[in-house]
Amino acid sequence: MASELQISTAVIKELSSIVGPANLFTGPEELVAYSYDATRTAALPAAVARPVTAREVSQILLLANRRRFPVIPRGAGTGMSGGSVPVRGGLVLSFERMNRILEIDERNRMAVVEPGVITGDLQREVEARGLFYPPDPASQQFCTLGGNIAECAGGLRAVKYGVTRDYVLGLEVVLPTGEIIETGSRTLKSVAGYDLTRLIVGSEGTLGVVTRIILRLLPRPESVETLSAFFPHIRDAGLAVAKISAGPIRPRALELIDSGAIRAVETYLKQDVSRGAGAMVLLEVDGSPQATASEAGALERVCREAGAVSVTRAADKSEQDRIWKLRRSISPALYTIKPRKINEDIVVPPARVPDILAEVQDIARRHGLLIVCFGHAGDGNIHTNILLEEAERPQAEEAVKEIFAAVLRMQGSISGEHGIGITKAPFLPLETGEQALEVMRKIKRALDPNNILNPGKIFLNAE
Ligand code: 2HG
Ligand code: ZN
Repeated sequence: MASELQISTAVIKELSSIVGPANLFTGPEELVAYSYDATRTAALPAAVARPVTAREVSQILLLANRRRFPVIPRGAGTGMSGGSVPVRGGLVLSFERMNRILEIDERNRMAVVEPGVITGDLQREVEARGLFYPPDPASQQFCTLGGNIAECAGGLRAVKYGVTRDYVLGLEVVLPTGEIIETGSRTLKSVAGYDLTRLIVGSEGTLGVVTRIILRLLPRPESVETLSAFFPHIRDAGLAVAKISAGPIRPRALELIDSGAIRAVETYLKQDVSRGAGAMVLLEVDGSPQATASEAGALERVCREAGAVSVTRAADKSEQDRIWKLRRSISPALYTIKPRKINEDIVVPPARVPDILAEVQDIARRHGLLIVCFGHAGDGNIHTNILLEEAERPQAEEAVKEIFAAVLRMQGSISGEHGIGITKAPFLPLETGEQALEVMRKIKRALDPNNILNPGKIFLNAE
């Protein structure tokens, strides 16, 4: 098992000769800077390396197997389950120097990128060429595509366009034992052997290090309409979401925000947007101008029938941006209120959204906790955030167990988009069952016999 906290001076020297001394950090400030992710869990690595080629990554992994130290790939550290936290020390691999968009192939609608490219930067580049990369995690302006692939990031537009895995055609991957392989192809179809691309996407940096990515792009939608619907109570908002999900129109975003999340973000941004509403639903449709106008009208009617007291349409792009900025600020707003919040990303079949919202409220009441709910309700993915004081931790932990049990009873999943990492590892067997989990462990052992790549993640015990 790779569990050494420290890396010997001899190894540091070897690492430094691989990436160059300017790209190997061992100073205390740097180690702290690479020690945590958005869960605010932290553990110090022994060193940080910033490779620039797959070959350098391969050499590092060969060395890690020889000297048995953990290697932890890291994008921008925006992950929400501890995936990039070096819980067993070792070497953090940071991809900020592998940040080139290598190619945008307009004729075939594909992009080839390095893992350190910021998701929002790729989106802007392709949109300027009339193309579109749909996955849009809330942190898109600072997260990286490599991190998105590791966690199979979702986002607001997943309800219509799917998640990161739906856009990855192929990868260059350095295996934990140092071999460099290519998966997938530059085609829209391929059934040549096992789907190794899908195995790597969402594997949380435990099965390989991604060094190049081929992404599928779409044509940029011609027109976009954004609606905000205000409801007196979360129950009505939940019903509107379930009704829209079952209806003929597929909005590209269908987000729900409860009163706790609304108040938090209003205070954080110093804006009154909700006019005292008990819940908000944000909707966006895209397509031709005619289609978006008629779909926006139809969705507005559904919201009103479900009890919306008012529905407004964004007049222009800047108003749309303001609405999405508000939505994307919820998570940071809640962190400012309760830096130790426990956030989950449960997902249920869309028709069960009203049931899970009611269940979470009930759990909150029984444990005397403040739990706010917001997020991608259109695809059933709700962020339940427990805003706790440290003294409330035992009740909060009990509440998490009950929330997960309710989700699994409703045939949902404990993680829609943030991954298992360290925070959900104890709960994974509840969803997968022991046998499926053992298949996952066998894959891990086959690819990483010395357990050097991101150890301590997903499985409580991979050995
Ligand atoms: C979002 O959708 C993110 O805003 C963060 O996935 C969710 O903090 C959270 O719970
Ligand atoms: Zn989210």
